[in-house]
Amino acid sequence: MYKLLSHNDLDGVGCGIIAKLAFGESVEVRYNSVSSLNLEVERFLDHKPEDTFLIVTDLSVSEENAIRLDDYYKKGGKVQLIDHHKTALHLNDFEWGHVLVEDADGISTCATSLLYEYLVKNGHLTASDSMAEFVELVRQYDTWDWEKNENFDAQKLNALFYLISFDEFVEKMVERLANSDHFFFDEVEKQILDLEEKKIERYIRRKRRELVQAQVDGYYAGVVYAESYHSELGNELGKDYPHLDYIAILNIGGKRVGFRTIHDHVDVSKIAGTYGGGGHVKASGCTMTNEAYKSFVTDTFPLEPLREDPRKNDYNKKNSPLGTLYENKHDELFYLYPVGKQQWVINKKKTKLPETFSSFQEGENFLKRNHGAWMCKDDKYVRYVMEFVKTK
Ligand SMILES: [Mn+2]
Repeated sequence: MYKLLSHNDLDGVGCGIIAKLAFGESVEVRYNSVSSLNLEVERFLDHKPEDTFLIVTDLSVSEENAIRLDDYYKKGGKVQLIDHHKTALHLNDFEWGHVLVEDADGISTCATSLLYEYLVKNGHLTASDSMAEFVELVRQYDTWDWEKNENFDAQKLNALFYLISFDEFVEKMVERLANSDHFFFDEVEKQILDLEEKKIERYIRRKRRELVQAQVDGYYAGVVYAESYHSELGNELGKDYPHLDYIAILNIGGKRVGFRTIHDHVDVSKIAGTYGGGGHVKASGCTMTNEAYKSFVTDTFPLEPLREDPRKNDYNKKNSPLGTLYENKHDELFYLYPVGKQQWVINKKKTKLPETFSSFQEGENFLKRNHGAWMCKDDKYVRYVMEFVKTK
């Protein structure tokens, strides 16, 4: 018998699917949260079921359990831990630990890809195209490689995972990977995913109108209340408002704050860290402590939402060689235009501001951060440019 203890996200469940394909009925799988894993490991060690090979994937065990597992292993127990998190690298000190963050070619690994390799190498599983394709989708999703590769099938696989039940997902995938030459989504899944995509789009559109801008601890944050679709929301709002350093997503009911950034100059795990949380460089979170509540809720509540830039302009466009016109709630007009190859300046009313910028984006960041400006619609722009040409 095999017992697999894995994580309860797509990568963790991917391990369950691959294990089922290798061992069929001979494997018992349990999916755990980060915190419940150690209880499961303890339960296993307390009972020490005979002839059961314990495999732990996508999660790491506590120091205490590592010592107990090592003792069990040295007395002949069968244990294998497979993980790809940097924080678990110390478990490589044990013979039963296999933690690899990047493969020899510098490609980020995931638990599913490592388990797949392990099972094929040890003769438990015959490699196939459909499994390799599935494993690669899980890997790209879990490592965010899908974003840079724009591999939307990886994103869809994760969406599907959360739309149907665990058992249904596992059953469907095991059946598909065992019997098909290639991985695919069936017609019903395509329809569900399509509906879901439209729903997310509407949700993001609504949330975009609620976003406020605040300066918190020296950074410009976009603050929004949302209970669902945090990664999609953080990503879209981040791209819509590149002048914001990060997006803070508040879940009042869950008493949580999520932080997302699309920028390389911000590490949101540090921002979460100042409020007692943590996570990754581009996605992190913390509990809504009193300090977090004050910074993100109390201090931002009176603020008006950011005004959106018009999307349908034909003339007033970003990065235009003729210049771009902005306005703010004090009815001030700002004209951002290039004066040289790498120099941009701003006219406020008729007066040139002292600041100069080395890119359009830098100039826009300045306007949006310091003047709460948004882009004018075409009609205002055309009138302004005509006037500008006349008086020049
Ligand atoms: Mn993982």
